[in-house]
Amino acid sequence: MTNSKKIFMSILLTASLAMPTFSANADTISNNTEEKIRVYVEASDTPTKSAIKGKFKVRWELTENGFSTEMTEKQFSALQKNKKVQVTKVQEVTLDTDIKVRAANNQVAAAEYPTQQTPWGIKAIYNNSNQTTTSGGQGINIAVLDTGVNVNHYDLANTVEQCKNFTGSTTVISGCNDGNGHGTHVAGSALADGGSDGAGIYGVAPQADLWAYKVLGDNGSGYSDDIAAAIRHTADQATSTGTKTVINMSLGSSANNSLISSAVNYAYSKGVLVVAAAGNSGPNQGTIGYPGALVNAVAVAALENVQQNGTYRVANFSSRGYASTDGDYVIQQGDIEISAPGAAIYSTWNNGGYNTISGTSMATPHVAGLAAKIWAQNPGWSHTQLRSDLQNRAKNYDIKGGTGATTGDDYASGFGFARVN
Ligand SMILES: [Ca+2]
Ligand SMILES: [Ca+2]
Ligand SMILES: [Ca+2]
Repeated sequence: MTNSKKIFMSILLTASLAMPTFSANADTISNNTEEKIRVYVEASDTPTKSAIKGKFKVRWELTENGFSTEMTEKQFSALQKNKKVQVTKVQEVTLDTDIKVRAANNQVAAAEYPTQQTPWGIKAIYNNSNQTTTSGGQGINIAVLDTGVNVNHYDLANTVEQCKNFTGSTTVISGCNDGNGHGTHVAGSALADGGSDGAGIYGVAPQADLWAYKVLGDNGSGYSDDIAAAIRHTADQATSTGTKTVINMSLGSSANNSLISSAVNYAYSKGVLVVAAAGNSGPNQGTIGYPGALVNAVAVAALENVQQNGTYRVANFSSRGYASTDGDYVIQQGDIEISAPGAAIYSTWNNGGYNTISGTSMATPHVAGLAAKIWAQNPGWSHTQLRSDLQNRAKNYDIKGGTGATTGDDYASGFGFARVN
């Protein structure tokens, strides 16, 4: 259950991106001519865009002249001949198979109260082995883009400000049901507040506000245009509400995705701090995934509760950056930036109880929570000032344990372990 490789969400570039039309009658699915595929359309000008929008139902308006929609292969081929548009098939995103099994079985029994209120990762990031509760993050939003969140969980209910679904229809719909568990676990590490009676579990920044955005289905599958739409929606919400916002993406792919990367750049341009998992494909060099590998996303590596060379150790599963660009304390594409606890992490689960799982997916919300906590204490800071502060905190706690970790900035742990104290 704690095998980390099974937890990280990998974007798998499927050979066939065809999406079957949903039907109550399974027999009709074999009718390939009616099968629809998810497509991104970019028109050269607004009139062309309008004309195409008239033919197809828009799923997401992603850029000024670009939108995603669904169409048949035949329609896709026809549109490819139109010189005024560029059409590309939208990449599909899936979880690793093991978490699908877990979601299907949902075998963890719901516990009314946690066996630990401040798990090892919380004590470690607070740098206090006697830490019994947490505090901070007031007024800062943490957008968790994941499989959804059980917003009725006793230790999360009071933190929820938004709960939206980007996987269900062509518009943002309310509801963010987590039939998987992953998203609820991630949210708990960032901002679980111990519940109304204070007897529950604590995340890093319990006064922060949760924006639970479901971008992956309960089976762990989803589409990159839905993720991109959620990133852009987060940025627009942050702008319209005038609030500081951190995006947590405990998901990734070995390949760069243009819809997601342009959305990350958009969010960053709007002052949103983007934190993303490094991936679970370590310990070899160059295994870091996207969007973490992007310059505008803070890539987070996972630490184990093991000491080596006098520091915490980077887990073997944690994806590594490149030796060619490490050591300079400058973030380039493909660099690991910060490390945080990510192995054997105990947190909230979608059945209302708790579960222990591992992955850079678990390390990421520790950093997102820390960012919210620091931002609440320094509300005048921009996201780039906040990022510099996180980097400085990491520099102050160099990580030297684990494959590739050495003194100073390295390709396994980045600048080091960013902590509260
Ligand atoms: Ca990065
Ligand atoms: Ca570097
Ligand atoms: Ca180091």
